[in-house]
Amino acid sequence: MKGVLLLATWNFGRLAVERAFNALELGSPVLEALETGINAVEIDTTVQSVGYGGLPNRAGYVELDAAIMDAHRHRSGAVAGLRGFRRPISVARRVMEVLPHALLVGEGAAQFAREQGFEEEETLTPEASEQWLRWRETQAPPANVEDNHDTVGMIIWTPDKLVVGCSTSGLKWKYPGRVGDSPIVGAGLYADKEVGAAVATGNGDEISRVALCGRVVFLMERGLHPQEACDEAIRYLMRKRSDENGVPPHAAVLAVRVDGSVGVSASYTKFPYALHDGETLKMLEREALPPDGR
Ligand code: SD4
Repeated sequence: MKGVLLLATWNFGRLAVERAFNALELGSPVLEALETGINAVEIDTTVQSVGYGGLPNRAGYVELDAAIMDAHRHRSGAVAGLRGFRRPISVARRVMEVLPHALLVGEGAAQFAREQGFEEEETLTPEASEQWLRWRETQAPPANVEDNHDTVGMIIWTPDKLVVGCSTSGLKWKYPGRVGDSPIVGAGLYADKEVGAAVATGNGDEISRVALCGRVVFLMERGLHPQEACDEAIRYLMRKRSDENGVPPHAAVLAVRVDGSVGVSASYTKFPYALHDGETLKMLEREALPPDGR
């Protein structure tokens, strides 16, 4: 299948990309394929940072964030702090398609999901619950943001379509009501049909503070190659938010320009991602930028 590009974050990005590509091959529209790919990670209980099986907040219940954006019509939909539904990206898509709003939170998001006929289900698995109980006993400090950030983010590009989506259970042991970057347009994702799209993963509080994905797309709009735009936006985050020892917040970003060129950048360790070019699916890895941001 020519003229298509699918990218997704982390090792489980393989699953998302495989499912999405299969859906495209069967004739699904790109939005449908994106949802299918992300759903596969959401309902995989071995993934403890997305959807069903995600680790809970400090109080022991799971709150899910997700968003979707369709560059073609510059429309988006998102949910934050959603409880009781295993596939938040599907609810986000429905927000985009049915409501004039960009984001629903908490009980309102759940009410909407119910009205739309989504089935209300347990989202906390016994494994996640056990981990929470252990955490509670040790009274460990809250959210060590450096070891629990794996949002599934995916971009699908074709010469005339561009869609992006992401889904996460957020940082484990987060304060109830905490909303990360993922459901925020401009922070966790962004898409512009004249320019390109970006999606982020990592410490969502810090990603939000620099409007990371909006910045990447804006830099592409100013003429930077997607790789330069991703690097420049990650450097900006590092300059603004590294700690007193020069340790940067954890973040990574994927971007695609409307001509199909790609950028990937990360502030820490090796960042694995999946890329399907319509012929083959490859698992790739991006080295972190040096800590001084150069
Ligand atoms: C957040 N960015 O809520 C998300 C966490 C995550 O990969 O899993 N990112 O902060």
